[in-house]
Amino acid sequence: MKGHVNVYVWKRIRKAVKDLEMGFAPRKVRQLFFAGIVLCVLCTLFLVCFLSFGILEHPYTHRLAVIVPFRDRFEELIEFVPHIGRFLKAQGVAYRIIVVNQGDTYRFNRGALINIGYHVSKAQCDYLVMHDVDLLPMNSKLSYRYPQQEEVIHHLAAPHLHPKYHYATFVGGILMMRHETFARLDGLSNKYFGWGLEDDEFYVRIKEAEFTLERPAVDIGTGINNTFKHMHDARRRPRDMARLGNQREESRRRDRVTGLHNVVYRLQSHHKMQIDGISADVFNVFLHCDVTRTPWCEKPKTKRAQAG
Ligand SMILES: [Mn+2]
Repeated sequence: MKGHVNVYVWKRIRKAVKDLEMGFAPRKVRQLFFAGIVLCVLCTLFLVCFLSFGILEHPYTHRLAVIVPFRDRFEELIEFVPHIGRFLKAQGVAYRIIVVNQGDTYRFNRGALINIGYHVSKAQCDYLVMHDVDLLPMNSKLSYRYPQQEEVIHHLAAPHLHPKYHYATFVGGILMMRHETFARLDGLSNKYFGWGLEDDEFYVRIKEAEFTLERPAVDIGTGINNTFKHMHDARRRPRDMARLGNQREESRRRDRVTGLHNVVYRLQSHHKMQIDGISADVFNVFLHCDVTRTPWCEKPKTKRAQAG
């Protein structure tokens, strides 16, 4: 029975093809035939476009948290947000900009703010870059793509590219890794109130964990003067360099007590803002200071130098 049907279908097809060849096919059959060809071509084109577009625009499903520890730098922020948004979009990187604003009156604590940035971004992002707001990447070869290895940390603001810091163990400015990598290092110390050294302590954490630091190649075509735009005016924004009490001595030690797991803060408010069409999330946070452990967290009363 089946064979019989097949023979019948085969005969019909042969007749249709023959009719087409002879140009005798009814108009409708010819129209259908050509419509079929056009449809096939369109489908192929669509498939090719869809695949290549997909590969170009979304090479992976990862999402980057751009964590910006922040206080009192509105002029820098309105330049940073549109710039980094366009830069990442051009790389096909999916991202969220997380501005962690220190709302309390303690001295600026970059480490604690970045730890908080991890906590508020971990639900939506799987890798992070701690990013100074005054440092704009200008070379498109600086890659913000997902780190291929868990134990590799990417230092984009490398000593041979950063406009200001050139020592070999420098890991400040722009540092990128997976969320799980940051968690395995227990984030940054929360003890660094005031400017500087929290990144040097983090370097010791990286070395102790025996993770690898990866930096952009030396031949990316730019150097210390044109890889980044650095909005750094020391007169306008004096750094809070005061070392109060035993802070100097304490700052030189590897902190084995504080980190990501015990950063204490209160989330005052969460705002969504948009600058030139690029969205950013602002988390307004109040840090906690244990004055028995870090008595230097209060702002020095005599000096004017307050800006982180
Ligand atoms: Mn700077």
